Amino acid sequence: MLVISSVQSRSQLGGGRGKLHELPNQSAMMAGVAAFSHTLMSAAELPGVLARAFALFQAGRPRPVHIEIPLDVLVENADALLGSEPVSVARAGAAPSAVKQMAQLLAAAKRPLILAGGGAIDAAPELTRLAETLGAPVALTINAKGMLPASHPLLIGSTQTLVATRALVADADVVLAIGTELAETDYDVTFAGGFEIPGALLRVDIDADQTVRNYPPQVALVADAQIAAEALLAELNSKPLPARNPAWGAERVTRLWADLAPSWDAATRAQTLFLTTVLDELPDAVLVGDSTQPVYSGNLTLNLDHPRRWFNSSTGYGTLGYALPAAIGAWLGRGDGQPVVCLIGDGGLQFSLPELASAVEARVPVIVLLWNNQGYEEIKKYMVNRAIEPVGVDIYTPDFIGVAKALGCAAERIQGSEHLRTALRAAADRQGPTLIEIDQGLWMKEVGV
Ligand SMILES: Cc1ncc(C[n+]2csc(CCOP(=O)(O)OP(=O)(O)O)c2C)c(N)n1
Ligand SMILES: [Mg+2]
Repeated sequence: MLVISSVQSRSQLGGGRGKLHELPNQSAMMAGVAAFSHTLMSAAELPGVLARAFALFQAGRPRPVHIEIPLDVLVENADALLGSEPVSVARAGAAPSAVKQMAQLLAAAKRPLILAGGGAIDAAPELTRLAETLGAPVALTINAKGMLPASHPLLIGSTQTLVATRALVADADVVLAIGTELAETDYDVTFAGGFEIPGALLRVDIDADQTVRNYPPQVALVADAQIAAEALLAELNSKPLPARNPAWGAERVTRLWADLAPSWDAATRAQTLFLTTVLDELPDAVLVGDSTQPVYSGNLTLNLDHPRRWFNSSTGYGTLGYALPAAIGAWLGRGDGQPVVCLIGDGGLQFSLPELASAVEARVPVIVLLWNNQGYEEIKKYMVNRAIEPVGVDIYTPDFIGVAKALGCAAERIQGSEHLRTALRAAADRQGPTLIEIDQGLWMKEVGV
């Protein structure tokens, strides 16, 4: 994302004179959440800064860039800059020595396993072939969901936090981690520690920093995931692979799912059914989630057939209210008219509720599924689990249907799963946004919890 803003005139930067919209240092503030932030001190600097931004977008770890233009530079004549072409930058290739070392370890492995993250989704076909060549089970982070189709016999899903999956990872003798931070929101969502990789760890990442964070590897390779996976495949295919125990791989994954499925609690099952009902009606939907109960459940239980269909803010920085503006952005960015669904709780929605009016204004037919449990349930659960008397979590919730309608958005409260299906179909046919409210208690009752 390229963010361009204005800022005080050059002579006033950091002046502290109380000018309109003044900040002590806007660029420093933005630099904290961007790859870099640049203050344009003359129009002539622009091609150079844009070249830096687009070099990063093409070949680096994706992150936003901020350019601020002082008010007096904003009015400079920039006609002379028209027509400058961006430089095309190739992504980092795979160093042959590291590829050889990795391929040797993978070929000799008796129980290889792959951990793939959002950084690897463009390498889906190559990684699928790599997994199949090795018979290696594949765990996906939340951002990588759909990289292997749901029915793939080697798919572990995104269950890395669970005891049975941890045992499988701990049993692997060689682990290839590709395009993943190996960070807690994917590997330890309960913050209990204990995700261990005792086998030889091989890491591939576009960002050198990320190849050594959290879990130091035996071999590290800075490379584009697709190029690296292709190079590993070519190296592995150049010699016959030694035979390995067929029980590892697909059989182990079958056993894992047999262990995991009965372990979901009733709420998780009911919320998963909610998500699968949505996907059954809207199979091509992109689901953009906030930090709400069905999203946490889906992070764990849901496997999808296509990548880039499941985004949410319950991982990483995890701020409430993200899902509605992000869903609007996803619909505009997707550009193919296919449905985008926003999954958000009654707490989260109150952080960005007026964005419904933005969707009305921009005629974005985002489908907002409001999961209403009249409070900050996620936080309440932590309090109850620690025997703390719940405080500040049973929040006031407004009449969302009334608010949505007042903002010009279609809205209805659903009475059950059949009603949800008809409401989704109607929403998908609309030109503008729809808010569909699901009462958690009602849903749980209907699906037998
Ligand atoms: C801006 C912000 N404030 C607080 C939190 C902490 N937090 C995480 S989940 C949550 C509860 C959210 O409630 P709701 O959206 O209703 O979802 P529920 O868990 O009830 O389904 C809170 C307060 C946060 N992630 N972001
Ligand atoms: Mg809630």
